[in-house]
Amino acid sequence: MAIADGFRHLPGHFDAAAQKALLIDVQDIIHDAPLYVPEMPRTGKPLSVRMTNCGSLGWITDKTHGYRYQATHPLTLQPWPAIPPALLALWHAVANYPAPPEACLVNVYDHRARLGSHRDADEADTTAPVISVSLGCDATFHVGGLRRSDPKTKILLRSGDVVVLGGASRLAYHGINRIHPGTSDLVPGGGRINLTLRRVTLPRSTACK
Ligand code: MD6
Ligand code: FE
Repeated sequence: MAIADGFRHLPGHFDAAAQKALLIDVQDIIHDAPLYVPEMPRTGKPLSVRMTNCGSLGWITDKTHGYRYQATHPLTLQPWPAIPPALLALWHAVANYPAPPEACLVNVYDHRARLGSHRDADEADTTAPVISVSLGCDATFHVGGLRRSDPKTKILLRSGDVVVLGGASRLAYHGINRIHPGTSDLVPGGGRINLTLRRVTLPRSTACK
């Protein structure tokens, strides 16, 4: 099954030293903006991943207000920490987009966590790609098409891998089927971290055209 154009998997984009440096960046982010348990809209069912963000906007979800971007952490009410330079550099190297990312969602998985099939569709600007970095244990990722029922391709994501959902794949369904325990010792205590960089709003120059 061919994956939509604009989908890219860059295995081992970050080497071991770069992964360790990114982990320290993530630990600093979590220190300032603690992980919290997101909830499904309406039902309030907790997701199995824990989340936080960095950037001028963060993606959050809870029972009463659902999926949204906001400038502050839902519990500390403080602005999110800045996106680390290494992630801004990744965006500029890979995104082919004329403005910086605004949001970086941090997803933390223990060995039982999963992420159901979803589309990243809460951004006003879907001409920008979403770019992710995986750290820690291997994960089985799936990507399909624009309909939930479209056939899906499974890909093993390993520590240091980058995934780009751009072009025709930007709104494709995707998710995490499972984490493979014991496949990395990068993250203390095991588990996996995924970082997704997004542009949320239209850049001023594009918006005025
Ligand atoms: C994950 N990734 O790898 C979940 N979204 O844990 C995503 O949901 C994702 O990898 C948009 C673009 C790339 C991704
Ligand atoms: Fe996603």
